[in-house]
Amino acid sequence: MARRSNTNKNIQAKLVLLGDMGTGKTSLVLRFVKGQFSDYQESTIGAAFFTQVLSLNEATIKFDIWDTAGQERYHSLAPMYYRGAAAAIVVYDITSSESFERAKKWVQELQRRGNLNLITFLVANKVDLEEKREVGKEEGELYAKENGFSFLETSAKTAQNVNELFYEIAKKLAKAAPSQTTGMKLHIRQQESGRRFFCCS
Ligand SMILES: Nc1nc2c(ncn2[C@@H]2O[C@H](COP(=O)(O)OP(=O)(O)OP(=O)(O)O)[C@@H](O)[C@H]2O)c(=O)[nH]1
Ligand SMILES: [Mg+2]
Repeated sequence: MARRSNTNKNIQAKLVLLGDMGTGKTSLVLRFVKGQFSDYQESTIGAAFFTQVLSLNEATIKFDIWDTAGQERYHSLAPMYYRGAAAAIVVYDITSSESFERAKKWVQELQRRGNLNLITFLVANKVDLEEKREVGKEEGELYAKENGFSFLETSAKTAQNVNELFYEIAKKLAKAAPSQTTGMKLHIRQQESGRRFFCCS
């Protein structure tokens, strides 16, 4: 019989999506948050903000999602969005080698300037367009492995691996969070009641 856990953690985590324009960052987020997809998704201006709550057995994760704009002219804004982030998703499009090269640049930038404990996924999107594939799965997988990132191939269009992606991140966040409980069993005097585990360190 399932026992109700009294060690449930409430975790609020900042998540950022980075990657070339048109790779499907907004589409992945909209698939996850709203269960929707549009063939005519507009290019993001600056950045867009979304929230979504995901419940696991061991924790409830509230994602604060920053969906950045891939157009080069917005590049200088990116640090604002990945600073203090607990997790990052670097997206490329399997039909564009150029977007894979751009993803590698993001990986390097995160390694130079991102949080050391950042949970990072390299995501190869648009796997529904297999006939137009320019970047092999092994290529992406290998690059992710070499850099200590997790890797997934997704399709925002068919929803393949999209929920899995966010669940994987949630599980890693739950694992990384201190085991001390918050939220569920708080004492009024406890000073850290409003603290975000992943903010601003
Ligand atoms: N076939 C297919 N098309 C996709 C997929 N994901 C996104 N698209 C399409 O690709 C185009 C770009 O998607 P966006 O989600 O706007 O890409 P983005 O990375 O947010 O782009 P920027 O906001 O400019 O950085 C849109 O026309 C989407 O419909 C996918 O998995 N499969
Ligand atoms: Mg976008």
